[in-house]
Amino acid sequence: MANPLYDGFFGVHAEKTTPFLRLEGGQVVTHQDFLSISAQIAHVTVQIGLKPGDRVAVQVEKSPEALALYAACAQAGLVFLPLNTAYTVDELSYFIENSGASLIVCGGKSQETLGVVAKELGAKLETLNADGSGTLMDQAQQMPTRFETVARSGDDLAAFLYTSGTTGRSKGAMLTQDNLISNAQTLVEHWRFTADDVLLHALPIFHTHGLFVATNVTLAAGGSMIFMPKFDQDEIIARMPEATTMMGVPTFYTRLLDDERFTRELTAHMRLFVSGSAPLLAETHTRFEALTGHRILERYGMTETNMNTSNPYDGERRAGTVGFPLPGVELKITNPDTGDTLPDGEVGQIEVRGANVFKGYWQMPEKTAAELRENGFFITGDLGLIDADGYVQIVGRNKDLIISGGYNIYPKEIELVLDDQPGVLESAVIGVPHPDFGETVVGLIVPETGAEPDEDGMMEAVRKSLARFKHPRKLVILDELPRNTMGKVQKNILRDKYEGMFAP
Ligand code: MLC
Ligand code: AMP
Repeated sequence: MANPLYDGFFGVHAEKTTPFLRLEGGQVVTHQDFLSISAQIAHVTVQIGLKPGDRVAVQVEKSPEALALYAACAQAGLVFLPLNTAYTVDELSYFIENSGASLIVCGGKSQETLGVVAKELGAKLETLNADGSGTLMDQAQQMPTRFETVARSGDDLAAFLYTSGTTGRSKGAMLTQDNLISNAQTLVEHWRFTADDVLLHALPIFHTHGLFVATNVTLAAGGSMIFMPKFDQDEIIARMPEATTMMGVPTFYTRLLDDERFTRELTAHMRLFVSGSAPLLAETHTRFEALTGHRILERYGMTETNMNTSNPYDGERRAGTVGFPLPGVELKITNPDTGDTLPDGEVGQIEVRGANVFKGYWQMPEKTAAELRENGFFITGDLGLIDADGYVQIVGRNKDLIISGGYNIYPKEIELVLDDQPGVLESAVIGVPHPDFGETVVGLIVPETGAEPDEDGMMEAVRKSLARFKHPRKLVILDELPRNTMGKVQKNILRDKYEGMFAP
């Protein structure tokens, strides 16, 4: 195939007049209509001077046109770089500069602020609003609905997804066409997706889960999606009767379980519920089964690798585990100090290898070398074990990471902002259990001698720099931070101390 991603996933549906996106109010976008829009957008990218391999940084609300932009990038051989709509200008400036993006596509509201960034960095800027209006579609509408697909190989880059790091600097994970294709094909088979499936899609489309898992699987199967702008409980309940499957983060499931309209009858026709991106509590799994009769299928993945493991479709879906390595994915548990493989049952770091594993971090050879071994195994930073029946259990993380409502937060990023505030000697940011988000952020502050840190000022600084979901939900002032003999802050002690802070 001249362009495996486009030809295999998108182009294959060019003549299909069946629904692809099912919107609010009964509106439908067929596969064919979707591809016409994406072809028109591809023409715009050529007209404004983009060349294959160029990066397109995208921070827009979820809409059919936003998804068509992903298809357009595939067809025009561009690298799609989706960005969380919650990111601040500070955060965006870094991603745009680091990736060397040639085009920024943003909502009209950000046009002015990002226009300055675009100008400084020599990038073009187009706008795309939630309703499809804006300069991108104004031009696209004048374009032909067919575009000659640009040739690409499976090893060419399809997307960059930024993931934060323990040092506070985000890294652009480079994903190839083959990474995306191989994983989606595996999941279609493993989860038995067909053209008859209707996926309830309430996830954002700027991360792996909503973009690659949910969308690519639907495309690969030729099915359709109930495409919601965001997680909206009323809408989910109203539209569940039309769906056959749903994918969500654990927060989706805990929220639904607390809603009395979410019943056994409402879900009786559903074929599959999938959970991932954060740990699903065994208790949630059990409650869900008791209420609906369905066993949620939990899987484990990450930005750098797409999906690694999954509970079985037919066999036992075991609560508290993430199932078995997917076909084509090798998984081992190793000793973090020596890298030696550990026997089953022992806890160590999880390493994975397969066609799903990314190519490396954009222009960060040292970081790539530190996490991606020469033999192809990627050190995930998660800690786990393989139980006696071969199920993988994630028991913790070797990386200082908080996962709130399925969004990853690296404490270092927040600590850097807090440490910079007047009167602050040092800070430590931890994640504590939270009934809705799974975990949430707490900032522990040690003032300089005699100083009284201004909490409002600190929060104001955090608001300016960092996306809302990263903001500490509480700040606590302490005399000092617990340290071990090496001088390292003992976050485990702090986590134990504050674990009940948000208990229901
Ligand atoms: C929103 N807020 C959050 C938040 N989401 N705060 C912390 N953590 C989050 N995840 C903020 C809002 O800005 C708001 O702030 C307040 O919290 C309450 O908002 P809400 O209305 O309750 O939020 P809601 O819009 O309902 O969003 C919650 C959510 C959403 C769980 C539906 O966060 C979500 O869709 N998460 C999915 C994330 C995801 O797709 N992860 C996949 C990553 S890929 P204020 O100021 O208004 O109170 C990956 C790999 C893999 O991890 O394996 O899949
Ligand atoms: P991200 O960097 O956003 O791709 O997040 C990936 C991380 O999310 C993984 O390294 C895990 O720590 C976590 N994760 C994903 N799925 C699961 C799961 N089912 N259970 C526990 N943690 C998970």
